[in-house]
Amino acid sequence: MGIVSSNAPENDVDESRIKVGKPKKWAAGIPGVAVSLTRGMEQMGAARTVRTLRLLNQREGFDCPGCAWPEPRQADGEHRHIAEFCENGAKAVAEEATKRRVGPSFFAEHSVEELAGKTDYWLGQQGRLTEPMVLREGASHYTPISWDDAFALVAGKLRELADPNEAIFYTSGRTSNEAAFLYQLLVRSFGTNNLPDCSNMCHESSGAALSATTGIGKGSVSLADIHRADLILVVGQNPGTNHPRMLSALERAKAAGAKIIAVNPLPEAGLMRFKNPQKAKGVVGKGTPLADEFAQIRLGGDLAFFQAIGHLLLAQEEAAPGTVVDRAFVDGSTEGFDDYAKQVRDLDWAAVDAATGLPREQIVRIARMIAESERTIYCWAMGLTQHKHAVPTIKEIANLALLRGMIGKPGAGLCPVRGHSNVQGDRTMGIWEKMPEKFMAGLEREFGIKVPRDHGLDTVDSIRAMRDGRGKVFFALGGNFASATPDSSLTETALRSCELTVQVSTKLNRSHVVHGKTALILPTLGRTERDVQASGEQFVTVEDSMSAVHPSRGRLAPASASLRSEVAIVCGLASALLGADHAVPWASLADDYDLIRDRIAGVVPGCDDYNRRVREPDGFVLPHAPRDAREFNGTANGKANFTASPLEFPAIPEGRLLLQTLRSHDQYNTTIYGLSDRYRGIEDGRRVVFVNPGDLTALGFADGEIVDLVSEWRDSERRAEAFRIVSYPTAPGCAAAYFPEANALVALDSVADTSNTPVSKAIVIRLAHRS
Ligand SMILES: Nc1nc2c(c(=O)[nH]1)N[C@H]1C(S)=C(S)[C@@H](COP(=O)(O)OP(=O)(O)OC[C@H]3O[C@@H](n4cnc5c(=O)[nH]c(N)nc54)[C@H](O)[C@@H]3O)O[C@H]1N2
Ligand SMILES: Nc1nc2c(c(=O)[nH]1)N[C@H]1C(S)=C(S)[C@@H](COP(=O)(O)OP(=O)(O)OC[C@H]3O[C@@H](n4cnc5c(=O)[nH]c(N)nc54)[C@H](O)[C@@H]3O)O[C@H]1N2
Ligand SMILES: [Mo]
Repeated sequence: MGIVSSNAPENDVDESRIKVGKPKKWAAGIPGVAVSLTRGMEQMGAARTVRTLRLLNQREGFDCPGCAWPEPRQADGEHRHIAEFCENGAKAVAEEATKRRVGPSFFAEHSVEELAGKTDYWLGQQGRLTEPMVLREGASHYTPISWDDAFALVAGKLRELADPNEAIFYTSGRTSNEAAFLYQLLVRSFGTNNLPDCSNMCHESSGAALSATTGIGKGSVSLADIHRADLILVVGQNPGTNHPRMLSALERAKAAGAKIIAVNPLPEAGLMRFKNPQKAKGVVGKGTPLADEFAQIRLGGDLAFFQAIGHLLLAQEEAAPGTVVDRAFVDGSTEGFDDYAKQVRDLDWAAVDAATGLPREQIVRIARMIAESERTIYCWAMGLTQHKHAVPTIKEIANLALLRGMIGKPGAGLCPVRGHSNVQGDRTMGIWEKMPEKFMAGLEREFGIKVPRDHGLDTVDSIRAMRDGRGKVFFALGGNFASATPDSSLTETALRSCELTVQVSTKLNRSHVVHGKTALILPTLGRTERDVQASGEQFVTVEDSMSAVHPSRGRLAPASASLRSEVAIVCGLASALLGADHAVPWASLADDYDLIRDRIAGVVPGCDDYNRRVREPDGFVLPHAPRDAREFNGTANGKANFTASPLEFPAIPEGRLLLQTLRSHDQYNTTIYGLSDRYRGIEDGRRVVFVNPGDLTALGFADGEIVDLVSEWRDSERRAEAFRIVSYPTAPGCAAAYFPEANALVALDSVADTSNTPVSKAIVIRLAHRS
């Protein structure tokens, strides 16, 4: 069966205009600074640019709405730079603080049908949403609606459902702790655990793997640990684009003597050499070489790679007992070592060769570096989490860390590098379709309510439910569900079959134009904006990738007087849905966020005395037993667990390629800042597919040709049209294209085992000539 996706080549992008230059060999420096200032000026003007960037990531300012990389902490003896932000953080802020507006006259001018024909880039560039808008059943245009009527409309549709489980409540990772806590409370008070979030598509695999091995689904290192490490592995991650401030930390570790190993199918510029724009010599000099080893692995070859390293480490231990395995730690704090050891001793080297494509000598060299390191940190991101075998792959990293005792000691540990700036905090606050019993019991105790225990739907299962008519109301607190999810045409059909779709958003996106029978847009304040409620000016709190919780205070005037904070929107809906006499005092919580924080303290583990501790300089760090005390009380057996996983890797059928979908340097997920991917040498377009030159010759294609990408999944096919081939030094057999344009190619049922994360980094495709 062939499905032609709705992701057709878009009218304002002409792939024949795309310019292709040489990939860069270094990241940041002058172009980075220049780009951040230009983008700021275009969107905000000069005065606002200076004022806004000065407040970014400072103690009195707001948390960068870009990535979750932490800020330096005073308590660790570190200080913040005056400019504690990066080029891409500045772009994220410029997008939000833009002076452009999308108000009622815009919607009167453009029909939804017309808007649906625009690209994500065009939609995002129109500016900030200013008024609540409704699309009535059968109408062609969104029209204004009052907040009260909007809440009544949603509450009415929710009450009409035969079962609360027919409603789905999505969250994206920019939502503050306060809003997230109240949102899950509202959803559970209503009677469902259907709380899918962006994390389901992101680090869910890390959470699943780490919970099983260390008992806690979060990373075990601080920023100070990174600075102190003697060996850092950066695996399946492109920090130069997605976590640029991480480069400063890597540079500092290097200056103190650390070695860096990059494992990636692409020679990403940011992994090779870094010019620190915060230092004079970084702006004009040659910069710091970063990676000491670049292992150009094949897509999905990491499980085999880490098993091979385990194999070599154990062989070395056998040759010289007591030199590699941290016996005291392994015997005292872990279980499962023998099964793991047996599994990796019987390694199939032919499978390792096929899976990784790496020279044997390089794997041996890297194993030696790991054996000799006293303080190793493993960092990873989407290159590991979005594979069918993502969870066992991450468990394999944990095996290596445990074997060498690299957890719960300074300068060592596990570092899943989170994406959205508060995605980790949202989880801590209860945004999860399967929160543990302790949390649920805490909610009931604190508020005197009943909350359901049946697990809810995650992102993929939510799409299935909407497709099958079991999901009828879809509500999103942020994000862009229609574009971020797999199988674009199927997901769009699923959303369109809903009775009601509601988007709480800052900016226009595809999810507003791929809508249910009735649709609402509820415009909200962004991170950068002043939030004034009945008791005065408010701040919110967020948690970074290293479990540090701290305040974020918006300082700019709101984009429109009609905007409401996410907290106020959740409380407004809750009052309309649950009534004024509900056990939770919704109205007063919205008036004073300190009252929300008192409730967080009463429910969320590790958040005691929350109001006081978030007000300390740099806030506080949440407890993490393995990191703090080498205790593993979160696992069933109270030990850290080795795991023995079968060697698995994606096969590449004859004449086919494996495709990964990734981010350009000029986007934030589905928000497209511009059409440039500077480090990879691409300008003026996004519909490109990067292919190894050897593969092009073998398959009979050439650089510059416009082709269709056809994915093959079981007995079905999906097609994304008109991509310009770019001959590129990616690992053989492994192609790449940008997310979200290539999401149409990801089959809904192609998911990671255990975590149910869409497999966005290993899609079997063929290139097709266009007739
Ligand atoms: N500016 C900016 N910052 C962002 C974002 C953004 O879109 N723009 N997004 C945020 C979010 S939500 C997230 S989750 C993070 C994402 O941060 P990343 O995970 O860095 O994002 P991707 O672009 O998906 O890049 C994946 C990287 O992994 C490599 N890779 C792919 N498959 C494999 C594999 O099988 N093995 C190995 N070893 N490597 C592989 C790719 O070549 C690429 O370098 O960034 C966050 N920060
Ligand atoms: N093929 C493929 N698919 C992927 C990925 C991939 O690598 N490949 N990556 C996955 C990953 S890691 C993630 S995290 C997801 C991201 O999925 P999402 O989080 O759903 O998507 P975003 O593009 O980050 O959401 C952008 C929208 O959020 C809204 N927004 C921005 N700021 C705020 C705010 O402060 N409040 C509110 N209420 N709204 C706001 C704006 O309207 C904007 O249009 O996508 C996933 N999808
Ligand atoms: Mo993410």
